[in-house]
Amino acid sequence: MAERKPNVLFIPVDDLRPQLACYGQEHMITPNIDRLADRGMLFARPYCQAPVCGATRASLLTGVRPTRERFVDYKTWVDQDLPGALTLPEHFRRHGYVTLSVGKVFHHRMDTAERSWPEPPWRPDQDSAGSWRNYQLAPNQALDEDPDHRGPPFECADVPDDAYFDGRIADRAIADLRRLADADRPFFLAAGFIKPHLPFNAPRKYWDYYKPGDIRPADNPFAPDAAPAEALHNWGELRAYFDVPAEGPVPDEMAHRLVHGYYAATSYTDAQVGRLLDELDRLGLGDNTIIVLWGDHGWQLGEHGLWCKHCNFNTSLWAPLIVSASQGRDGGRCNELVEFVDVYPTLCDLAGLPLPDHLEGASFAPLLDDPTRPWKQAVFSRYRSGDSVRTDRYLYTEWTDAEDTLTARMLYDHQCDPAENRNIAERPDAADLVADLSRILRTGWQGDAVWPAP
Ligand SMILES: [Ca+2]
Repeated sequence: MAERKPNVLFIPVDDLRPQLACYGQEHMITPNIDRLADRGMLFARPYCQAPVCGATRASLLTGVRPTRERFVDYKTWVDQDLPGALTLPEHFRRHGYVTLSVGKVFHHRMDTAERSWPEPPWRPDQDSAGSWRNYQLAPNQALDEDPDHRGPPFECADVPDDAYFDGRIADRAIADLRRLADADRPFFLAAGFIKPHLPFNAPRKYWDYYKPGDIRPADNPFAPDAAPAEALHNWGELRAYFDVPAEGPVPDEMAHRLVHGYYAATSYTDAQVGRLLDELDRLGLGDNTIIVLWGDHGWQLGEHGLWCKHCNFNTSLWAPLIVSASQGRDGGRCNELVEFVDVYPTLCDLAGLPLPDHLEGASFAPLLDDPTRPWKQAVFSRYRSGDSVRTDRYLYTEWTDAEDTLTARMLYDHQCDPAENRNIAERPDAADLVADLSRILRTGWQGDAVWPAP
């Protein structure tokens, strides 16, 4: 009899940037994701393909990159943008896996559901796009009567973990793990958490993890020097919540409270991740289960005066990715550039499944064995008409119109300006560098600049 294939525990976390102790944010209290990083490989420089929910998930789950027309915004449906695409869970299902979806995995609960999962995906609210309507103190009913009406941007209620949705998502995923442990087939369980997405609602216990001195608002709440208008936005997503001013910056006190709320919501989700890890080990599944945890894109916590995601700054494109592949591999840290579009082929590789022809990423499984081997020299992201390329040292973005004519560009040198406060794209002494990066960007992920010479 063939050796049993490894299980997969697949954990998307909504709007989680690398705001974790294991990513060097030592004031964060995230012991559970930290211990996952200890047993797995922490990728220090993963980039999402699109800094917005529906699009980044569609790309990762199909292994296909966004274009000007495809995987554009938060409400992306795979079934509309790329009908019939062989999704990651569908591929595992076709190879004998029991696949299950709990919480927020695809942006829309029923997107590709009949192909990807044998049972309808489960969410605590069964909502299509999951869920900001999860207040304990604000009047839920009033919110429910008006689909566009949002509540406060954060909430601190003295309630147990299962009062909010992520506690219930963990409860359900744990019940599913118990059920799957007895199955005669390997499983692919997707358990998607919805915090730290707005609103930052978390039980008081997690707010209390942080004292006022622990809260660190951005130290660059201003637009970068010479940043083009295309780079910035009005963070309408946050402005839709109660008490957030309709224009201008948020008051300092609110900024402090928002940052605190993001930390609390992150620690709350971290605790739920810990419950899954504990159950996996308790069931004796830890050694034969690949665990992948990823934040679906970055987030601005006031950097450049911005909030939310939706832009081409590093703060929006850079997101956490941790892979624990068991099978005798040690944990570690990998500084090579990887992309979310690489996750699909990597999981195929680790589970011994064939790679579908349509994939546009590359398996980074070799980095799990040797995290310092030479790897991709450039990775690519896109937000609407802005295309970005990240290299070891630079992040370069071009905006183009429908005829592909350049309308704006920006370039940051991470060696001397990691916070991206000075756009140097228009400096005369950067002209050769810009030309080189523009060529890499326009040649794209299939170009010869991506892989190091043998
Ligand atoms: Ca998201």
